Amino acid sequence: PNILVTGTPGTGKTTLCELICKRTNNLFKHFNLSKMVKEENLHDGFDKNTSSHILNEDKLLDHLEELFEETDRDYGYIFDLHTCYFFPERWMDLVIVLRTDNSILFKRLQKRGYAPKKIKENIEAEIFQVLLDEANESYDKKIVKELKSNSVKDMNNNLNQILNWIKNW
Ligand code: DAT
Repeated sequence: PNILVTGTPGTGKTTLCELICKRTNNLFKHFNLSKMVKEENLHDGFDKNTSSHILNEDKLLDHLEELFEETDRDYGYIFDLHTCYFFPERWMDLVIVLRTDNSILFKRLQKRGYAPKKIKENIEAEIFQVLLDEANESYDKKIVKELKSNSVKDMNNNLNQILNWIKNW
């Protein structure tokens, strides 16, 4: 199966994806897409206003499609990105939306060195559940799962739920 892990920056997407790969003995290939966008220049430059790269969805999709064609694969993909509306629906078998309480998310983003404005924007996105709505609007609601990611205990619970889901797939 292919899994999309989405959520506001700092909610724990990359950490969770890496744990899934580790615990399944690399049955999955993890695409850290914001990293890929920067490394492969799949953006339209850096926006000083939002202190982030402007994602070019078409370039990213083209790049991913090339990778898809390359392999006769016996593993699934895990996509890890803070937005999710533009992927072909058929690519995804499970869509995880990680959620974190504001005060906890605030500290994580501060620790990451984000500018106050960028922290504020991300906290607001989390308050207005932007990613959850985006996921529910872009995919069949039956495959969209909202998971709390406030603590290490939450992370382990989420990991076990997903491992169980994979086992039954
Ligand atoms: P993302 O990929 O969503 O931006 P991350 O995996 O890089 O997030 O995590 C950001 C930081 O927060 C990192 O230092 C690990 C920590 N973290 C993530 N999820 C957590 C959780 N559920 N409990 C405690 N710490 C968590």
